[in-house]
Amino acid sequence: MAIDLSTTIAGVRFPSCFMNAAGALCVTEEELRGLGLSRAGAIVTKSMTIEPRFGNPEPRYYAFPGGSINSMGLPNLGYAAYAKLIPTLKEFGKPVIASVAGLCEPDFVKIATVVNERRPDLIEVNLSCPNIPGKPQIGYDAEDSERVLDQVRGVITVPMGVKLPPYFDPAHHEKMARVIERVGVEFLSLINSVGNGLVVDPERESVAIKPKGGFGGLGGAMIKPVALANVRAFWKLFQGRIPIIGVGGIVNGTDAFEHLLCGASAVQIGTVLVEEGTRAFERLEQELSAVLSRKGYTSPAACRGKLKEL
Ligand code: RRO
Repeated sequence: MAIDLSTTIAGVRFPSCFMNAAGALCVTEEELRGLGLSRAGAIVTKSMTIEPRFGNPEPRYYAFPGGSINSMGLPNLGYAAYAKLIPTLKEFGKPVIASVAGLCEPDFVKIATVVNERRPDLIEVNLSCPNIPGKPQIGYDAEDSERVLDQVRGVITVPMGVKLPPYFDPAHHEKMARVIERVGVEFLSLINSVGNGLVVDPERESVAIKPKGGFGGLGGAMIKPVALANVRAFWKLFQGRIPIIGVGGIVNGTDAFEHLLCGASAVQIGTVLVEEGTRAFERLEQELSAVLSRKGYTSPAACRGKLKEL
């Protein structure tokens, strides 16, 4: 039985709970249109900066059986190009999420101000890019995060979410939760890649990617437990009051189901989308529908947060 996989986040309805993760097949106009034509439940843009960027030197992405490592370095068309595209992308009849980044704090405010005028359905503020040499992830500094989010919140009118890096200690979840509460963040995207991993090719006795001596963000199957832990931790801290988009390690329908059980309202796919293309959405919908039917759930919302503890 096909199940209605639609979902609602911050008052915005998504026709499917599956969408691309920022960065995956969403840099160029052609890729964004491809998401529009696909079964994706939303179109999420690449994180945008003020100036267009080529990004880091190649090779900068490497996939292997356990997942992927990337150090793309924010290749993007620049915010003006994405702002101009938003009205066209909205014609595909699904939410458009603008992912806003920046190389310094004022960039976030300037980009958010201009992009907001083109009325994306939501804005996702990326505080967790691990790949710009010399620029630490803002999301690991609670004070910096609060300042950026407060300023962006002050200039936009659409719902604001934040894409956070993985945290590995409850003290950090609690500290960020207080920031999110104070600022009034309306949704969370959890998690960005696990930053600064290192993949080694023993045959070549070499790193797998060129930038930063081979260090890069890990994604794919291997990061699922880290993603689930972050979804679960924030779900519990907010008692479900702030919707969560789960990101990390979703390769099949059961992985998506696990994210929903931990508290996600929707999920984003990165590595699997890059590896499989937009056909992945159809497969994942079928697989999640099958899992939900078998378990007697009639919607993604019906199992949200229902993870049992022992
Ligand atoms: O472009 C990237 O290198 C990148 C970004 Br902005 C991000 O947020 N996460 C990631 O894994 N790569």
